Amino acid sequence: MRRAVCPGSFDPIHNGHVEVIARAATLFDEVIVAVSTNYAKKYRFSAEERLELAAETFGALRGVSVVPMGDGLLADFCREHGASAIVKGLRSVQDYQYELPMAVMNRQLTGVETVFLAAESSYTHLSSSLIKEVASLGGDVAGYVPPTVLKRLTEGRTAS
Ligand code: COD
Repeated sequence: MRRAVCPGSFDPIHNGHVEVIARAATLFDEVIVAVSTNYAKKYRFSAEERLELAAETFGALRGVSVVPMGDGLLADFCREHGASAIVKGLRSVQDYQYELPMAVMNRQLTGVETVFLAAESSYTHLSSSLIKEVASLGGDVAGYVPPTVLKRLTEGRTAS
């Protein structure tokens, strides 16, 4: 049984995340979407909302579960959940430079390997912060987020 963890804060989850997680689900028997919360950080969506949105997004995807990760070590989370791999999406050389030291550290901590999947070219510009900024300024992000996320991002917005 090959089990992988796809970690993130998913504030909110967008189609770049969805695409990588769906591909991870074809490579591993089980994928755990680990929703992290760094208690020193401010989020647009609460931990409960981020979990709920991820669960709604992946509810129908076979072999994928959504689990809260809190703010502990990712390597410990993987060991506790019997995962041999972490799957990350890579958008750019900057992502690689940021991710490489963490991949080595995670392997040295508990032996968990990191597998990088090249981001889909139509989503390489996507990040949760860009989605939030565009949505908050009234831009159309419908093509970039699951429908449930779109609904939450646009709730309370009135037409002018
Ligand atoms: N296309 C494809 N993949 C993407 C895209 C995109 N457009 N955008 C993001 N991704 C992927 C990346 O792999 C990213 O890592 C993942 O989705 C999650 O994205 P975010 O933005 O939600 O993730 P972050 O940066 O907020 O979360 C980072 C972690 C929670 C993974 C990290 O902080 C962590 O490992 N925390 C645990 C603490 C720890 O163990 N620290 C020591 C590390 S050695």
